Amino acid sequence: MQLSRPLGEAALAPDDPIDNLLLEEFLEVNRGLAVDVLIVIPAYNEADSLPGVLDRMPETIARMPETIASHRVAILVVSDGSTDGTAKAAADRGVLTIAAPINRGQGAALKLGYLVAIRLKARYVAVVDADGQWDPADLSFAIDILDSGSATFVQGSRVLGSSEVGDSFRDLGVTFFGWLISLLIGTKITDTSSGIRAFTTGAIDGIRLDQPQYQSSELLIAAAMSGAAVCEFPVTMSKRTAGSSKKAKNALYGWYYLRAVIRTFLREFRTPRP
Ligand SMILES: Nc1nc2c(ncn2[C@@H]2O[C@H](COP(=O)(O)OP(=O)(O)OP(=O)(O)O)[C@@H](O)[C@H]2O)c(=O)[nH]1
Ligand SMILES: [Mg+2]
Repeated sequence: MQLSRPLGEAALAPDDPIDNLLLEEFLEVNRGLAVDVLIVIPAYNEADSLPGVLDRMPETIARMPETIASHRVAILVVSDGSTDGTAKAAADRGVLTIAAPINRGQGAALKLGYLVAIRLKARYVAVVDADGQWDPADLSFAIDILDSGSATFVQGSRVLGSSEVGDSFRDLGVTFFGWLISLLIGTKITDTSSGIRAFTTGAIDGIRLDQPQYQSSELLIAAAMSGAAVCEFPVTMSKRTAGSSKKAKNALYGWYYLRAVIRTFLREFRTPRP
């Protein structure tokens, strides 16, 4: 499936009925919600790991809307087609939830989360996976960097931090894609596919997102080539303790990832810029 519309106002064109319906319904139910930092968690059949992720949110952002360093923070879980009670697990914890009726992929779920952030006029968007492999407490650090003004797109890096997974094939892939994408965007990146990052809403407003599933390189390349100031911060990657990966196994994962990198770079390279 290809999602072909850019973010921003144009994204509200009526050619994606599911996004439009879910977005308008969400805004209607949450009318008046004021948010500075929207933490978006894509979750597909993660009922067993999501509660642990929500528990590990920094104390000040555990309940919505609270404040972190004087920002109003809200947590939004985007589930689509989950059959294991993921959306209920989120709603039971009192966080904002969108449950799409059919499964559309991590990229599609995140894109909807970004659209919500843009419509809510949030200042920052933060993303953390629901798989329990990334510590949401690290998001405070990412927001600090954005607050400092030294970057507009902050990517978590297991290379600068550490990984407890110990998969040498994956490690090789992380190194290769770090090298390739650094070359393409002209900024040194050591880990392009971690499950934790934060950016200003402005850094992504107007970019185009087509990738329904293998989304992280597209977001990074498109944001960087549209002018985002990218930097990394060290994070720890843990082993999955519940649920299972929704991605292809190693070699196929690598191929899909490479395809997304090439397509995105060529598309962005050909995009006329003011
Ligand atoms: N809403 C939604 N979330 C998804 C979908 N596919 C994956 N996710 C979520 O995206 C996050 C990352 O997915 P994983 O399957 O762990 O993939 P990964 O971390 O990139 O790869 P692994 O290293 O194999 O785990 C998790 O929180 C998933 O629940 C999807 O189709 N819809
Ligand atoms: Mg994972």
